[in-house]
Amino acid sequence: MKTAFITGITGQDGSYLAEFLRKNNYKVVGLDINLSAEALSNLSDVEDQIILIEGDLNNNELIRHIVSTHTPDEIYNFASISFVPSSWESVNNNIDINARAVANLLEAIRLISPRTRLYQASSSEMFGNPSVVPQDITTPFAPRNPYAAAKAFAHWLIDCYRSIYKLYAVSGILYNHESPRRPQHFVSRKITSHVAKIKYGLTDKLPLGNLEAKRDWGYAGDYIKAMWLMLQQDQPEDFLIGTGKLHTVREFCEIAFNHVGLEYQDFVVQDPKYYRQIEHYDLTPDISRAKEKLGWIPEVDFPSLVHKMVDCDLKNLEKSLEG
Ligand code: F7E
Repeated sequence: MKTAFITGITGQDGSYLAEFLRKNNYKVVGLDINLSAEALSNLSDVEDQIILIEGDLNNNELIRHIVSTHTPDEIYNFASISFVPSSWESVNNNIDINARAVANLLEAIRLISPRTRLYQASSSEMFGNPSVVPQDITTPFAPRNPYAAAKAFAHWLIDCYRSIYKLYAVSGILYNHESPRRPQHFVSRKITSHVAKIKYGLTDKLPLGNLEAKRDWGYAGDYIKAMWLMLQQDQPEDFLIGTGKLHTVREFCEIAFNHVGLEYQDFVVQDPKYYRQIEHYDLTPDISRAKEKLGWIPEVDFPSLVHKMVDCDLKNLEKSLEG
C-alpha cells in the first residue's frame, strides 16, 4: 500500500485527490489549517478513511514530523493562498505559504525521505499576459501579481532541487479548474451559485467584473488524475494541464443561465469593484505533451462543466430550503 501526504486536503483539489487515492488503495495523510465541520464537508465520503492533521504548512517542525513519521511515497502540495486579487492585500502571507513553505517541504524531503515524490501546484498565472498562445513548457514566465510571483519562485525551486539533488519533484502548471467544490469568490462558482439563488427567487442580481475576460476552464476531477500521473513516470517532468480552449465570462453566464431557462442579460450587472487592474486574455496551454507522455486528456467539456456546477448548486439549495 502506497502512502500519500496531501497538504490543503479539505480544498477542491485535495478532496478530489483524496477520494481518487483511496479508491486506488492508498493510505492518505492530510494536512489543513482548518478542520472544522464546515471545512471538512468536501471530505465527507472519505473522512473516516484518512489521517487528518490540523496545522500550518509553514510549521517546519510539524512538516518534518509528518514526513519522518509517515515517510510518504508521494506528497501533493495544494496548500495555498489562491485568490489572485487578494494577493495584493497579503503579500507576505503569499510569500510564506506559496513560496517559503515549498522550500521547507523540499528540505524535509531532501533530509528525511529523498525517495518521496513531490507534486507542486504551479499556476498558469505565472505566464502573466503571454504573447505566445498557446503556452508550452518553454514559454517564459512574467508574473503580474504577488500570487504568481510566489508560485514562480516555488516552481524554480522545484526545478533546482530536481537538478541538483536529483529529487523526483515536479510542477503541474494548471489552468483554471472548477467544480461544485470551488469556493464562491471564484467567478465560476459565483455564477453558478447565483443562478441557483435567482432560480429560487432568493436574489435577482449577479454583480460581476469584466465579462470579456477569457479563461481556459476545465473540471478539477479530471485534473487530479493528471497530477497523479505526473508522479508515476520514469523521469520527473513538468506539464501544462488545461483544455486548450478559451471561453469568456459572458459565455459562462450564457450557458449557466440558459441551463435553467433564463437569460443572463436580465440579471447580470457590471460592478467596477470586480474588475482586475491587469487582466489576462490568452492563457491556454498546448496539452499535446500531457496527451502523449501521460496519456491524459480532459474528459468534461465546457458546457458539461457549467451544467454540472449549476445542477449541484440547485440541488444543494433545494436541500437547504427543505431543511
Ligand atoms: O477569475 C473574471 C476575472 O477569480 C477568473 C485561481 O485558481 O485560476 C484561478 O485564478 C476571471 C478573471 O480565477 C468576476 O477578472 C469577472 O479574468 O475565478 P477567478 P483566476 O483569477 O483566473 C488560476 C489558474 C490560479 O492559479 C488561481 O489560484 O473572471 N471575473 N467578474 C471575475 N472574477 C471573480 N473572482 N469575480 C467576479 O465577479
